[in-house]
Amino acid sequence: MTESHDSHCPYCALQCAMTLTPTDASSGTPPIDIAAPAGARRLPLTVAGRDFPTNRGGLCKKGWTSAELLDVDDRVTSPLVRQPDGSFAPASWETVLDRIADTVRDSRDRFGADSVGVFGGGGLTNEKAYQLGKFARIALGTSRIDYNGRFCMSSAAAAGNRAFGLDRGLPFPVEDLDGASTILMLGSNVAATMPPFIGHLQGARGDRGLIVVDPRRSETAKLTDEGQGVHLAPAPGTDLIVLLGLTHIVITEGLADLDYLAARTTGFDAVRRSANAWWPERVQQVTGVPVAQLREVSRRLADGRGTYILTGRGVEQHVDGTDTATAAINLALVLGLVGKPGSGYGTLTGQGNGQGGREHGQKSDQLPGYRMITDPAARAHVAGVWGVDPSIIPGPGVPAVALLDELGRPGGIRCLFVHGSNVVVSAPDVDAVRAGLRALDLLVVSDFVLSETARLADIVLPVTQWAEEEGTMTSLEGRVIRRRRAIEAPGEARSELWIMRELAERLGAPGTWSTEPAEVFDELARASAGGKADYSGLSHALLDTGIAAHWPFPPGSEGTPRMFGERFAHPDGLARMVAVSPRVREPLGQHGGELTLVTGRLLEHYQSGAQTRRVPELLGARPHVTAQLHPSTAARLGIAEGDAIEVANVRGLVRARAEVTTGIRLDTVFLPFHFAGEQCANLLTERAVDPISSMPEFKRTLVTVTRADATQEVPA
Ligand SMILES: Nc1nc2c(c(=O)[nH]1)N[C@H]1C(S)=C(S)[C@@H](COP(=O)(O)OP(=O)(O)OC[C@H]3O[C@@H](n4cnc5c(=O)[nH]c(N)nc54)[C@H](O)[C@@H]3O)O[C@H]1N2
Ligand SMILES: Nc1nc2c(c(=O)[nH]1)N[C@H]1C(S)=C(S)[C@@H](COP(=O)(O)OP(=O)(O)OC[C@H]3O[C@@H](n4cnc5c(=O)[nH]c(N)nc54)[C@H](O)[C@@H]3O)O[C@H]1N2
Ligand code: SF4
Ligand SMILES: [Mo]
Repeated sequence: MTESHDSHCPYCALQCAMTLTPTDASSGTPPIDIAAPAGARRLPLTVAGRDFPTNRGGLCKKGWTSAELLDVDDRVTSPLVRQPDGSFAPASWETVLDRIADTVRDSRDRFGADSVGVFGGGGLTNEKAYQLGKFARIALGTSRIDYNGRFCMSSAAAAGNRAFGLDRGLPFPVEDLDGASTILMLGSNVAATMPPFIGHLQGARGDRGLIVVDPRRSETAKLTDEGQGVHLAPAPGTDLIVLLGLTHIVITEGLADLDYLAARTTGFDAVRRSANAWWPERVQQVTGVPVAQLREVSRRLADGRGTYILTGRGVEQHVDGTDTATAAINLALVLGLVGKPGSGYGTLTGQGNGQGGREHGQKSDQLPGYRMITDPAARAHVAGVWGVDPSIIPGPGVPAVALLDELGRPGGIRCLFVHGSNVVVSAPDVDAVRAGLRALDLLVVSDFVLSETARLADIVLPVTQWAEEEGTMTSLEGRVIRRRRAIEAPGEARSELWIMRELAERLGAPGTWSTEPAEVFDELARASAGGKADYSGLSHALLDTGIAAHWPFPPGSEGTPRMFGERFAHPDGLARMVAVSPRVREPLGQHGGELTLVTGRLLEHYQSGAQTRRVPELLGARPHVTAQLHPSTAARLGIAEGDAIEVANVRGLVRARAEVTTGIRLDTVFLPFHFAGEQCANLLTERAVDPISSMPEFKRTLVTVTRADATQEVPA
């Protein structure tokens, strides 16, 4: 019998539980390869859904087909070095590690340590994310580290920190939603992005109803057809005004929980004044959401039978994303929902380790345990764990978009390490990013596939992936879970802990550099002790007993599944209500175009598509980019279903096929961002960022849509 291993899905933050069984040739275990004819290809393991609170045994299409990732055609199995003719040739680890260390040393000597940069990812295990932050600060000596979570969770995190003094995406277990009577979901399409999550919406769907706010009739918005559901479809980017309008109605109709506000919050007066200006008729005029719907939704939220407010990227990935998330938090506080059993506010974290990835030091301004790098006490504590003098830890660096902007510029970054992101597809304004990467002296990409970013590298380092490695992830509910090795990695693939150790040694770095995930976890736990995200009572051994470990988890604790029951994390224990109001936006018209482009996700593809475009069943279902257009808009532009079209603005041009649907507003066009080359939605997005979180404006830009010349080449 081949041994089975309990682990979790390689993709999103729901971290659905799986059992992985190696298809050992002698065991007779049948191979699964859904796309290929039976027996055509034998995958290294089989995947089965496992019972767990978040997924209850269910998996989505991506989870079911995840074993395909282990055996993709262009799996990188040895270090690759770019040749003068542009091709890659395999090389030995010794050669490439020596060359990297030499180039980094030279760059530091000539241009200073900040000429070396690191770009991390929210898919890395806690151990790797922690080690990457330490590697940047004390092996490379650079302040220039940030990661793709800046594109993902930064606005909600900033709003949570500001309001509650702490950011844990869901401050309650996912199962708590089962008992809800009303759930307001703003800018989240869980039906496509976390399908098993829908199981937790049953109560709200069957009872008072699910309320979905999305300019599109997304798969999740369609769920509101049942029972008492409501779909609000405001103009993209106007959610802050919708939320101020709902807050206005709650206050003027006497539905606010004044006792709660007095006992648990500060700042209500200013919030009340800011909401005053947004009476329902004015909100309708700006957002397009009818007054009657606004009133109906306000009353339902206040019915006191168990209400949750949840936000997703649709409201967060804007230049005012932090303020919009703050407005959602203010509404939840006005209703007295936060920290009370059976109600609450949360943001739905996206990447597999999107939660842990933002706690252990990959962020430009942060040290492990969710500590600030500018705080002298934090620096002293972490320096103690690292065995270095606090003065050698650099100060804050710059956030992702600014970091990418420094690539190849005079006085900027000349060598870049990328771990777990495919920036030439997923960052805003990708043409500019590509130019920056090309201008580097050295680009080192660690990946297990030749992603579009890896293809631009000078050196590609082959790394282990989910089913080949041990570690921990922290799911969207702040629960620390174990990832387990089920099979050996192919060829010369190595763990990133090993790569960092080898480079740290070559660079003469201080401190110790373990390659054992359990040891690195113990060090991470010590570094986090006393911080906001405190893991100090946890270890791999304790997690292996199967406990439900929601942080903070200091020694002797049983974890913290529910937060804020008694107090918030600010020193006075009160939640801060921050008055927010819509800023005057620069007229988007200046950037050319007549339709608003909204970007987002499809069920079948994950992020930049680097992984899922390599899985035959997923690519087969969604082989190329399609742009959603309303039938009236399509007719006006002379476009029919399936036509080749061009979506363009001053930054670039995307070639797509038209998908004509009544599920989108007349003024809006939708593109998923999972495709590369001339199908890449981020050719069109801009580098404008939220001033508080540095989140780019991914969700809203202006474009022109035209039918492509029939003779032009378009995606098949
Ligand atoms: N299949 C799949 N699942 C994934 C991922 C994936 O790439 N593919 N990625 C994972 C990650 S990292 C993340 S962050 C999550 C993201 O999960 P979601 O937040 O659910 O994903 P998105 O599709 O980006 O955005 C959600 C919705 O926001 C809407 N939207 C756009 N603009 C606006 C607006 O101005 N206002 C409002 N109210 N809504 C708007 C879009 O129409 C879309 O339906 O998904 C995770 N799960
Ligand atoms: N227009 C638009 N753009 C967006 C968004 C949007 O909604 N609209 N959403 C944004 C969001 S929320 C996110 S999270 C980003 C995500 O976008 P990316 O940061 O590009 O994320 P992935 O596509 O997951 O890229 C991960 C890469 O790392 C590799 N990888 C996976 N695991 C590991 C590992 O453990 N180690 C190493 N070294 N490599 C690994 C994968 O093979 C893949 O090549 O995109 C953002 N971009
Ligand atoms: S919902 Fe997320 S974690 Fe669950 S199987 Fe799908 S991709 Fe994996
Ligand atoms: Mo994300």
